[in-house]
Amino acid sequence: MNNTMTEVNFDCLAGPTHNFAGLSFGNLASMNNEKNYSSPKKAAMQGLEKMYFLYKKGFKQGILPPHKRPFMPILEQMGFTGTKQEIIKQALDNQEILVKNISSSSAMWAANSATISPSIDCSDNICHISVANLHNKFHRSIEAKQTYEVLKHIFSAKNFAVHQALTAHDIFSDEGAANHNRLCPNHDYQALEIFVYGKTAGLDTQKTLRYPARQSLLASQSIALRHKLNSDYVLFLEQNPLAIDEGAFHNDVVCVMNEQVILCHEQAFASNISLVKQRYEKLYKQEPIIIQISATDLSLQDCVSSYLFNSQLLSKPDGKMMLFAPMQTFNNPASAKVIKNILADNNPIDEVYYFDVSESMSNGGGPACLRLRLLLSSNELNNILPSVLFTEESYEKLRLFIESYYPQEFNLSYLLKSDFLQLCNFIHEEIFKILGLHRILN
Ligand code: SUG
Repeated sequence: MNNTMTEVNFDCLAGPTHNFAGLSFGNLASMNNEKNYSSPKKAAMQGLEKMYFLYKKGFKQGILPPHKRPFMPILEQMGFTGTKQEIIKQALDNQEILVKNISSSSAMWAANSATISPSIDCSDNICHISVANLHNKFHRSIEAKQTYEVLKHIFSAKNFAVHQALTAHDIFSDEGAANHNRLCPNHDYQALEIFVYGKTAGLDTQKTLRYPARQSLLASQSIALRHKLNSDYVLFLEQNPLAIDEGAFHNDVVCVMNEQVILCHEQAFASNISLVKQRYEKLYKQEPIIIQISATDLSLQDCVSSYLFNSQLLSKPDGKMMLFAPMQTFNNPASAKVIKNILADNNPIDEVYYFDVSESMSNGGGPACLRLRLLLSSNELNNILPSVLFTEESYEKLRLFIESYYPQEFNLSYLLKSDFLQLCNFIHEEIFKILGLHRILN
């Protein structure tokens, strides 16, 4: 046991170029919604309202800023010259796919930005944060730099170690907290950290037939080592290749854990879940609560379209848990029935809320994708940059700002207008200022 730990969820706001570009092969929503109409304003407002809802429910919430897009260094490095507008024009004429990649607002899925081990899990008693290289998808791989700068600034105190992303190579392919879970009797315990991978190293080691496995075991092992975790408290589990091939590109599409509860699909892992149970019992002399949903009750296809497991599972002060699910879970009859049964059964989950995050969902991002989860002691919480914590004041400022300046819609041709490029810059800078991050603007 250690001192009291508080969960804080950091959500990242969508940026002004949020769009559906079909960039994520293996992510069915991204593949199916390519070219659909997108609304950056709606995306940012949905994200902000999500944070506000949870904040009002009494949960601690943090805010991360959108990344600077379009990301010009890539086009400059390619040799395009001229004004920003001229460079984009040349790139759009010759390499439209590249412009799509550098304009994505994909950093909004904060669950992929880093893997975090709270200080109670680490032998040096420091909270370790490893930025993810997101190497599997080009548009995501360019996130690591800003993510590092922002996290380094927020967690600059000596209580934290923020690590650079692992070397950007397929063998170290790392997707952050989306493939990482902690299991323990309650938040105040050193947890069994569970790392989930889809391949042992590079492409040649993946077992999927249709879609790429994104997370490598080698990356997960490196993170466990960097974070100074006790090996008795670490488990590496293989994703079921079948689940990846059905569109579960990250483990958080088929599994969510909180404290002693595992809510997962029976086809989530390649191995039997009893492995986790045995290790847990050995460590804590009690059983975890495993809520495993069968393929008969919910097929992998329904799992992926309803995103039930991409709900946030949150501990309430009364000791019970609340599920914060996307609206799609409610609209899918099979997943809605599964939820009904979970609520009726004898387990800690006694409340569910469905929320509209449709702009994110159309790119394969549910509530859990939008947040980076941290556990902090009160001392650690007092030592982070306070201006990134969600308050009534920051909500009001951001709401007014988004309503006044965010574009109602976006398509690539907007990038040809210099006033739009200026607007993107302005939005980026102002949000950094609102969040007290102006010192790291460049
Ligand atoms: O990496 N979608 C993201 C969704 C990430 C969801 N995160 C978690 N499961 N934790 C991805 O595939 C789509 C972008 C586009 O197609 O425009 C995209 O990047």
